Amino acid sequence: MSRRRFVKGTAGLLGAATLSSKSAAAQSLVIGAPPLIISTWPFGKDSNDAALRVLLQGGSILDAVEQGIWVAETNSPNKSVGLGGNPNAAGVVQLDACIMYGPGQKAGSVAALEGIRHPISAARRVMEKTKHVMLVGEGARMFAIQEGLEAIDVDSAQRNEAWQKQQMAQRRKAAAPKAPGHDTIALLVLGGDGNFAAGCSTSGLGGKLPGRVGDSPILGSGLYLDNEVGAAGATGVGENVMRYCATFRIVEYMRHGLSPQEACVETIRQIARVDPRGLDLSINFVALDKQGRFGAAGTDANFQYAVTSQIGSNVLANPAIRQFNLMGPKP
Ligand code: SD4
Repeated sequence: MSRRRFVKGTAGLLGAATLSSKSAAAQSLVIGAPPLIISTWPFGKDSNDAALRVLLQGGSILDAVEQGIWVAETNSPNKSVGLGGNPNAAGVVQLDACIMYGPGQKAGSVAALEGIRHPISAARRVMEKTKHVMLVGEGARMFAIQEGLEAIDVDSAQRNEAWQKQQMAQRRKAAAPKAPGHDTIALLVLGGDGNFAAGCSTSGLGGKLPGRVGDSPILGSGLYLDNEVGAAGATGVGENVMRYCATFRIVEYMRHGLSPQEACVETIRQIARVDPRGLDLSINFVALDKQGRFGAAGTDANFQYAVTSQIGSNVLANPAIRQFNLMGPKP
């Protein structure tokens, strides 16, 4: 289904307003009645479809988030999610993930987690089975194993050897390794009952320093929701997201009346105004509000996102952020 037919068709179904405002930034995109699912990047579509299947079979919105993200963690074609993701500078894959649940503002998170097949499940277990919100590194791995999650061996001797080699190579080149591409999944669900759940999972930036944690497992940075308002997720260079609590900002902008897309654009606008790298920051966002409106915006021209409801599932293009007057007055 084409993007136009998808949006137009759904608008007709609900009699909802679409594409009607003063600028592209003010578009209010609607895709039909909840359940609604939105996620980052084209590969998110498979996760969305899996999440929808869970919901249609009577599963909870948390099950939908978790099992949707399993798909990306298992066969991500992009090498940035799950154990198949890009390794860090020491040659080790370290995974970050978090999950949030609207009722009761619940959350769980894991960071720099090694050798666990589904970090999103570890995050969910942290939320549901501990009194904590975030576990990192070896503690997170031990917890996941204790919870019976699928694990692979992490050979520390091999790891140290890889690290030594990497250090020597780096010294020789006197330069940091170039980070390969990156594509995190952030997946947001608005259930038929009006409640939100959301999750985020990544192997982070390839070539990162061991122990580096990105925005993805940090609440309010890579992911945030407020059950009264909406949810937002991020992908891109985490350092440029977490310094601004970007998804928290997006949700707060929605609380104060901006549409999801306006909120994404306004957040990029604010960050681009204070950061000298402006639109070269590689920050991309998706958002979904309580009324079932969705939106996205990113500084990466190739950023795309997947949107799914019972009437269809589609990959949509990044609303070309460069056309907006980011340095001008607020929308
Ligand atoms: C990180 N934000 O670790 C993640 C990487 C990412 O698309 O989103 N890639 O910085």
